[in-house]
Amino acid sequence: MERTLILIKPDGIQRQMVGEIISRFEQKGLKIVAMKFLQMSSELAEKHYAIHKGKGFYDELVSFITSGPVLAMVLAGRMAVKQTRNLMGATRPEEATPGSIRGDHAMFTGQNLVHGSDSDENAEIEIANFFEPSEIVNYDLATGSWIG
Ligand code: IDP
Ligand code: MG
Repeated sequence: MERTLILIKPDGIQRQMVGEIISRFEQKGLKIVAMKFLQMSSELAEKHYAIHKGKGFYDELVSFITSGPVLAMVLAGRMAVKQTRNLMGATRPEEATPGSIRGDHAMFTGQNLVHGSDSDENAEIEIANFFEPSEIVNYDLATGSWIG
């Protein structure tokens, strides 16, 4: 079962959309295995967004993600990276399909509500930036899971 790191960014917290966003992932069938509400330090933000260092929007990105609290979570499920990215929608809200989180609720690329890992490799690196192994809970959902 794959895992991914999801962040509800400061705009999602400020707009009180935590419940709305988590609901979409839960309704799809992803399992919450870790969760933390925190204020990211510049150090953590630079580590998390290291892949974007040198890009024109990097400073703005680090500044925005540290502008207020975020909710970090690890979601698990079959093809978790792909499934969560589909639910999030395209990076640019004007390209995000209606029905997706960004397509339904975001207007600006810099304020697109959620972060989700983009590969299994990056997911494991990003998860380790936010969570100790002991903070990730291994359990089964009472509803079980479907094979297919
Ligand atoms: P993703 O969040 O969909 O994976 P990335 O390309 O990894 O998108 O970019 C990380 C974040 O950086 C985006 O979610 C967005 O908030 C911001 N970003 C990406 N491209 C731009 C841009 O051209 N201008 C401003 N912000 C950007
Ligand atoms: Mg990305």
